Amino acid sequence: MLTIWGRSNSLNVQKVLWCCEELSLGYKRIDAGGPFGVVNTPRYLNLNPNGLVPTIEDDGLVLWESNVIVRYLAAKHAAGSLWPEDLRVRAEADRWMDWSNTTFWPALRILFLGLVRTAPEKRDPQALEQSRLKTAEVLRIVDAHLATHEYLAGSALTMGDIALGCGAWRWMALPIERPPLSNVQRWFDLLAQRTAYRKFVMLPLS
Ligand SMILES: N[C@@H](CCC(=O)N[C@@H](CS)C(=O)NCC(=O)O)C(=O)O
Repeated sequence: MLTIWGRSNSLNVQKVLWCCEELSLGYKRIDAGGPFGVVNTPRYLNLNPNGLVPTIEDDGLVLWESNVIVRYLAAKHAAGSLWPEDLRVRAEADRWMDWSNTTFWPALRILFLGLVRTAPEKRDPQALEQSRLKTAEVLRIVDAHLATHEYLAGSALTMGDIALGCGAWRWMALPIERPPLSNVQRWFDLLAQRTAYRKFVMLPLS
């Protein structure tokens, strides 16, 4: 039985939940992180010494790091689809997963946390604007790539779309000015057609 620890409004937990839904995987989810606490208990820290979510346990295997979890589940259950079998296609999907964590989310994080989780009087407008501009700048890289790719790693949804798609929803849902990026918009509209994406990712920001 697969167990997932993590609050369902977490970006990184949503990657795992979306992945499981695409694969029709059964699991038990335990609320953890944010207002639920749990992550600083000795038992949880024994599973994940970072005290962060998500963590999974699958038949005795404990894993943390959302992208690694998505890769593991995709490789185990979705070879040839979310986990591309063609090495080159898989490398592309992998690349967007890493890029999402190292470039996209660090750009957007300040704006997201500022607008969604910070009281108006405590916001730093300059930092928020910098974050908005930086996110728009890095999204132009995605937009150029999607000019010649239907999804991030080619003609079908892969784990690469799952990693970036969770952050992309936050960008689309924030009450901000967004530069027109027609290929990103087309890709986002494709994701929004998926029941699993709507169910686990396209939720009110919190
Ligand atoms: N690199 C980690 C980051 C995990 C992370 O930062 N998780 C956040 C939620 S998105 C967290 O646990 N925050 C503290 C909390 O929820 O209590 C991953 O991708 O899993």
